[in-house]
Amino acid sequence: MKVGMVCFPTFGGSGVVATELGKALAARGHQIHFISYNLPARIDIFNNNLFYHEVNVSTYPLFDYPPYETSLASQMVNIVKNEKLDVLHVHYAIPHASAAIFAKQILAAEGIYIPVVTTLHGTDITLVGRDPLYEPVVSYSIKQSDVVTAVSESLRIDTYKHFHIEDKEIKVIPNFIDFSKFSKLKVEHFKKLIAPNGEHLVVHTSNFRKVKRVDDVVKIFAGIIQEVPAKLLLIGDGPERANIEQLTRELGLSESVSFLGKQEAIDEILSVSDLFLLPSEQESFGLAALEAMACEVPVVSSNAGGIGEMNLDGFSGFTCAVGDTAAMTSRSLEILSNQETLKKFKQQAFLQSKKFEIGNVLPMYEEIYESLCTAKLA
Ligand code: GMT
Repeated sequence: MKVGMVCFPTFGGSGVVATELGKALAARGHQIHFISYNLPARIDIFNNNLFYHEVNVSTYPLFDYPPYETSLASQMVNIVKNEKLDVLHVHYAIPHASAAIFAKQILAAEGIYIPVVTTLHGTDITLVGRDPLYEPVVSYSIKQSDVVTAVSESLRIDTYKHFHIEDKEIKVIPNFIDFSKFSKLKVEHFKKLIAPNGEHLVVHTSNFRKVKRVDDVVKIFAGIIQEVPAKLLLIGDGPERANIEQLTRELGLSESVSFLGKQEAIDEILSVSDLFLLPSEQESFGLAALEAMACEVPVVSSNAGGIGEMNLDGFSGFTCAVGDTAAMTSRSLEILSNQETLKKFKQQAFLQSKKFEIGNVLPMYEEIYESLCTAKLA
């Protein structure tokens, strides 16, 4: 099949899901055409089945806000026609779903039918999408999509709560891990470098937005380090970073906290880590935590959104109420307190992550594409 994969070219979240899905589909012989404003991170361009089409936005003195959605819809129209795509799969509702519906309508006027699959990822529903500034367009795009998927049951419920989509069906297809590409690596020498005195390594990855509550990560760590020797690795970058650096200085933790910025080799860092913290205010799934679990790292998280569907309380780690940093500190110490407990949680985290093996998830998407193509031919 020929699939147009529309996504943000970001280091985490929906961009990673789209890229990993596209790579895995390409490995199974499908032709995947990525459509984005930049080459998606983690993409492997040396693959005969992977293609990348850039969306360019022209500037003009009249445009205070360059019309990205218009360029994107036009690019989709061109690629569907030139590459003879079978289906458009868009990740993140804004603006990808509405642009795809626009493209679909333009193509229909020319007698070309292109089905649209929309995958909802999280903030496109829970934070940004439900804003009255966007809601009518998002509701319409969801209703007009041929198939809609959400990455967790919690996100499915939130979508019905926040949007006027009547009884439109939403299928839950969870995020996944391709263990052939992402698993614990043997990089013990690396651990000696970062934690020369055998300190525990605590890690957090995010886009440093307020919703991630990275300040809670630092507060939890401040409690951990009072009881056990540890270092905190903060991966990623975003609007809150300067505030977090300031908090780290105020709490006298600068020596123990490293800001690593955006990193490509996340698996190498996770492979030497002992605990992952995800205290988010909202989180539809928490792919970053699942990636940690795949590298045998237990997770202490909030119980927001769909996190609890992935991080099993008391098994792969613990979930606590949003903002309860005292509970998160004590749960972290419970895991780190002795080598036996830590080993048990590491094994359990890995076991839990195996439920999200790509092999269990890929056929769900393939089935959707196939049913749409069959409907197209009928
Ligand atoms: O976490 C973010 O803000 C990025 C966002 C995205 O779309 O890139 O992540 C969302 O999608 C991920 C992939 O499906 C989920 O694992 C994240 O939980 C979700 N983020 C939120 O709901 C805050």
